[in-house]
Amino acid sequence: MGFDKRSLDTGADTTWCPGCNNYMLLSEVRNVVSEICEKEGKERKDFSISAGIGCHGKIFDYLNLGGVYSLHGRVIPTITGMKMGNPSLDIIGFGGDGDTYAEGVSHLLHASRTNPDVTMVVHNNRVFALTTGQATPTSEEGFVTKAEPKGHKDPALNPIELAISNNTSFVARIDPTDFKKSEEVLKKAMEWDGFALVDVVMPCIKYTSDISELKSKFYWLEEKKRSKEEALEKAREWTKGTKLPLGIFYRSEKPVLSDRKESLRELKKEGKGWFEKG
Ligand SMILES: Cc1ncc(C[n+]2csc(CCOP(=O)(O)OP(=O)(O)O)c2C)c(N)n1
Ligand SMILES: [Mg+2]
Repeated sequence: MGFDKRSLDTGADTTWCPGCNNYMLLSEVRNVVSEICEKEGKERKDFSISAGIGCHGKIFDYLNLGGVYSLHGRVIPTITGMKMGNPSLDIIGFGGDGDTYAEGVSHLLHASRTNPDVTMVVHNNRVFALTTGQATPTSEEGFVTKAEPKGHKDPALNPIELAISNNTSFVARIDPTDFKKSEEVLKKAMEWDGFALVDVVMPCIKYTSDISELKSKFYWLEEKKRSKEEALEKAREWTKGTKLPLGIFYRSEKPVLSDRKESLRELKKEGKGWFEKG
């Protein structure tokens, strides 16, 4: 008996704007989870999710998987803890660009370093959308908002460059309007052993207006192993603003957090560390 993809639908009314890119991403995640279940004989209970606070976070209400609705900026420590608590789960976190690259950016750096075996999907619409359109760290310089009518003055942060510089073990970017390619990358990220960051470029149809401009610059990277320097060079094409590569930038295998760390349960059993007598 095959996996019923419809079981991933909660049936909740959606409140995203009509035409929002989040619908496409939701559908892609459902397809990939269902493909993994089908292929590996997994079930809904083998997955667990978390999400931040923002438009992106609503995915938690529409994707019928168990998990923990997190705080704004705290998805990464939440999913790290979930994985440490139950390493057999496949864990996916959903964050916003505000969520992950502003308030939560310290967690991104540490996850890159410590390598929990989780997938972090960032709905990078380059704006704080739910709070009605302020600039985030990935907003372009000059971005005009009600809070900054003369235009945003700070240079944008390049999350792909940041993640590669910090040795994140899997770093990718997708354009969710390309279903086939996005699903391929999401699947590889979910199957990856280690911390996988997938930045999803999705212009916000209400507060940003660069959909066509971005699309003309997109191109998919050739799939191959890259050195850190080669990957960084590709990542920097965003900053130059001429070409915007999509796909997998960087993969580097390293030991995952739950294999490295002694669990408190083991220490207790062995009477070591905190549990040593005397
Ligand atoms: C700890 C905390 N800080 C700030 C907020 C306010 N807040 C709620 S949603 C939001 C914007 C979210 O932006 P982003 O993470 O980019 O998600 P989007 O709405 O764009 O999907 C902010 C700042 C909050 N709820 N909690
Ligand atoms: Mg946002």
